[in-house]
Amino acid sequence: MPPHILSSVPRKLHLQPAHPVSLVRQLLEQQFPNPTFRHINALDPVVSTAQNFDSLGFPDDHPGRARSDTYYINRTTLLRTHTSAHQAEAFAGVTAEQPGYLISADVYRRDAIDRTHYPVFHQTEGALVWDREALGVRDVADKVYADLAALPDHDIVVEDVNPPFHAVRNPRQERWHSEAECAAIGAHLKRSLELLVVRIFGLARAAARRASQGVPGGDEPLKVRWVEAYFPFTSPSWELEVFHEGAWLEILGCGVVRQELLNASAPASVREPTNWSSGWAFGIGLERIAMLLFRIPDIRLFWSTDQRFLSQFKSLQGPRGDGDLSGLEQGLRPFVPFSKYPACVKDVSFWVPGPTTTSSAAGGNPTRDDSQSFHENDVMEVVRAAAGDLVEDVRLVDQFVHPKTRRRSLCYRVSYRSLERTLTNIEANEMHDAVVRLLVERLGVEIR
Ligand code: FA5
Ligand code: MG
Repeated sequence: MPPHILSSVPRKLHLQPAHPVSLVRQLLEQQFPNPTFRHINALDPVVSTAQNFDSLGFPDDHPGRARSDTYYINRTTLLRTHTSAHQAEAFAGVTAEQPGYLISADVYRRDAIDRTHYPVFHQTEGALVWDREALGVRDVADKVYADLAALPDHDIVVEDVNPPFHAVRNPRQERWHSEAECAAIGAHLKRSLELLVVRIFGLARAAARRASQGVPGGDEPLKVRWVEAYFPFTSPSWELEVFHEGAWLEILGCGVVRQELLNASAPASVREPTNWSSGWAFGIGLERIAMLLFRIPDIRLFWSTDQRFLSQFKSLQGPRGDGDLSGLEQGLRPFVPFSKYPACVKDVSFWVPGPTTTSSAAGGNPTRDDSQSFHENDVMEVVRAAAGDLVEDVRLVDQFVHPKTRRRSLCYRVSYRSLERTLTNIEANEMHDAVVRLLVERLGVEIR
């Protein structure tokens, strides 16, 4: 367990008053309010493989389970890789009065290094179920459509080219859900999340207007699209993407909850646990939302204790404390980056000892277990160990296989940049030398 990960555990940015991650958590709590949604914010990040994977139906060979993707404490204990680790317990706690929940927490993943990925980040998991027994119906489609009709409309254009479910690409759970029920739950889920995006961008727009100097991209029309996805614990599943600074940025994953999971977590009050309810769940990255809302250019900034960062959010937390976002409504302005310090860019090329595999997310399609072989995330971990938050980006720029020896060569380009000061070339060279040394020591590569 790397020291820079362990030292992040007590930070709990989602609970720090006026921290941008906390402000986004509060915004989500307003959008998915009590009493319908129970708000849960203090769950321990140390969970079991049963919670993080087994209860969610991850197959044994899913890449998310690999040591290259997950921070393990021992064989069966790890730092949660997503808030979905708590789904089973949370579903067991729903009631007729409180059929939904919202869990916000810190999560940990070995992952790429760039401006939108960090090994510790925060997620909010939301879910809502319709209880057949409590509603006195066998099919909840009509009730879900009635609830959908009660949600506000919006006028943003959302690209959504796929059908509500697809037999091969994104199947309905035929054994449990009628076509109408599956379509209704998907539609309610999508509208609920689109309304969240409308709220966030409404606030961001107002902020851009308030800032007289004009913000790059501030008047860009909002572009949003739904894409089909795969998660072992939902079907059908989707991800929502927002067009941001020239590229599609994924902000959340979601879907219709797998019935096996709901059946296994029926609350004690339920008489017949088999197919007692059906519903939706989503998981959203709080840093990603905060980057869009406040126009924060680099995910490392969230961990900064520099007052030039933190002071810009102080007035956004209202006087009544947690839950009071009056400051955000009235006074939000885009984040003003402190002057941009220069980057030092260095390359490293090496021969790899075994076959190379690429990164995977919590949901990715199952493939074979590559925990024994060389993995790109190990390169990322080595760079973090040597450079901490002074690394901005690590990118594979070249690779080739030697025609005779069949050995594979990789070249990574590492950008070093401090967010708070100018790095000297001597410092950057020292860090890069440490990277090279650790690559050899820990991964057994041969430098070219
Ligand atoms: C999940 O983690 C699923 N548990 C989400 C889910 C919940 C699906 C419930 C269905 C039902 P995913 O790996 O795509 O999915 O991550 C969800 C979000 O977390 C991403 O969309 C992104 O906003 C954020 N995220 C993922 N990796 C990182 C990272 N390294 N740094 C910052 N944010 C990240
Ligand atoms: Mg994803």
